[in-house]
Amino acid sequence: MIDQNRNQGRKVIVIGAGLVGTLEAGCLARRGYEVHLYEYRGDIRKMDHVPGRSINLAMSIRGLAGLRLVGLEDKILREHGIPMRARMIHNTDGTTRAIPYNKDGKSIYSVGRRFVNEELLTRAESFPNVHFHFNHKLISANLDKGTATFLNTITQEEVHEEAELLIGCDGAYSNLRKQMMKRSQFDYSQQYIPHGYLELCIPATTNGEFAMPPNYLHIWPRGKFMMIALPNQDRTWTVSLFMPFEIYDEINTPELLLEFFKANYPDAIDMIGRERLIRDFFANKPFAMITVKCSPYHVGSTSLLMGDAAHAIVPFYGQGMNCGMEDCVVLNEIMDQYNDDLTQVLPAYSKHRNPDAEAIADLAMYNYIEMRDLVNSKLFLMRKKVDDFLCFWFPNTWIPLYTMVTFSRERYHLCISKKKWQDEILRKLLKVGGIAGIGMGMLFAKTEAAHALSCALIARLTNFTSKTLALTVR
Ligand code: FAD
Ligand code: EGU
Repeated sequence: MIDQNRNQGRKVIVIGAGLVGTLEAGCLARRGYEVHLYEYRGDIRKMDHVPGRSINLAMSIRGLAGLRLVGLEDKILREHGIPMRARMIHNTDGTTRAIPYNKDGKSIYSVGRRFVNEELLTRAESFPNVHFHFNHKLISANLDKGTATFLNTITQEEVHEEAELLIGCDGAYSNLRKQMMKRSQFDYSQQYIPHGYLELCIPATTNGEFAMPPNYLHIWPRGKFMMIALPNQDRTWTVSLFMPFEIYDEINTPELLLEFFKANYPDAIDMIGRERLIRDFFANKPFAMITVKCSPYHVGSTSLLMGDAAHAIVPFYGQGMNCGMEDCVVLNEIMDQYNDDLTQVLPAYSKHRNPDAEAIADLAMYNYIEMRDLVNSKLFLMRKKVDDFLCFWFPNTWIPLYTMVTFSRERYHLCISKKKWQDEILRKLLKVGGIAGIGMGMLFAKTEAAHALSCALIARLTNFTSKTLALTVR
């Protein structure tokens, strides 16, 4: 158990009351720190309309592990989470096909960004040692001294603050990171992708039902463009259209838009409704997506970056928030390990977390490129069958990549090395030649006998690797 008195009076400034900043404020409050949370916007709990992006998100085990730290895991799942058991692929001809996420029936959850953020704010507020400062924008900081200057956006006054530690949770365009970039020995890279995203809405049907089966993440893969839909609690769907900016520019009349949808997403037109589609498409500008990598995440014992501020990633793995919330879990563990000695905690955290954040950034970018292959859902299904098959026989060793990423807390960089190792084995297997090919072919045969035979075949063929496999079982 944590001794709440231990860090009493130690002041920390958290910048940004988004998904990660509010969670981190709660985590630090539990450890006894005096937390001051500064946020550019007002209190979203008191706003009618919250401007910003992505109305709902896919939450999985890493995000849930973060929420558990402040006792919110169950509440958010129970009150705000819609389980998604499988992806539902929509073909151009209107047919669909469901592909389960997990053989044990585990789900990911669609959660509303605003719900989660509000619950986290309320949880943070419940600690007497958390203090909110809304409508305060970070404009500069002295990272060594732990001083920060905020602009009060209501009074236009500048406020100078000082703390033992500044934590930047101020998102992908972080101002605290901008301060770090002025320093020597700070590595930074950013990359925009040619795609932008635009959010549309599928309303509830006239009898108040979901227009599509709710417990799925719906995907319309179309190569250069793709659409994805997550369910909301009010039985609407938030649809994100991903498409190169140039194509948005080309679609500049309602006629062209309907033509484009008729060709690519015919089944979505009626669900969204022609008028609504035209209105929403032309009312909004597409948003850009960026990858940001930097290193280290800290300066001395006085400043730290977390969440998107430290590692913005493209959304094609549904892991940005999950990774940011896992940051809080990792920092919490390292604080335990070093007894809250920040001179040791911050460097250890940077060193531990950087390879994992960069790994998920790469994986997400890889998915962005590979999502074109989802078009060829046959290929996707084939690799999935091979993976499922090997996972059945070697459940502790052969875990498909997306399962490691989405349903385990395996360090992201190890997900990559394990996947490379799997690919190596598959390559060797295929090299064994035609026999393996036959075995693989039989995997897809429908009869029990063929299945049993192919299982035996593969088991024999993999015998030479099973020693290697046995070695890696933990
Ligand atoms: P943010 O949520 O951006 O919060 C930053 C906060 O800092 C904001 O409140 C902002 O107002 C404040 N701020 C900014 N500048 C200042 C300043 N100068 N001073 C004071 N305050 C400031 N992740 C998932 O896990 N699953 C998904 O399904 C998923 N889908 C996504 C879909 C899209 C289209 C996009 C773009 C992202 C998606 N993500 C998803 C990623 C997720 O949105 C982010 O990773 C997550 O919001 C990061 O949280 P954060 O708290 O670090 O940053
Ligand atoms: C994109 C935008 C499906 C929310 C990758 C899958 C995503 C999400 C996938 C967005 C895809 C792509 C996976 C999850 C998830 C899939 C995953 C992508 C949530 C490999 C709100 N992706 N996303 N992979 O498997 O592992 O369903 O905006 F289209 S959740 Cl690109 Cl598991």
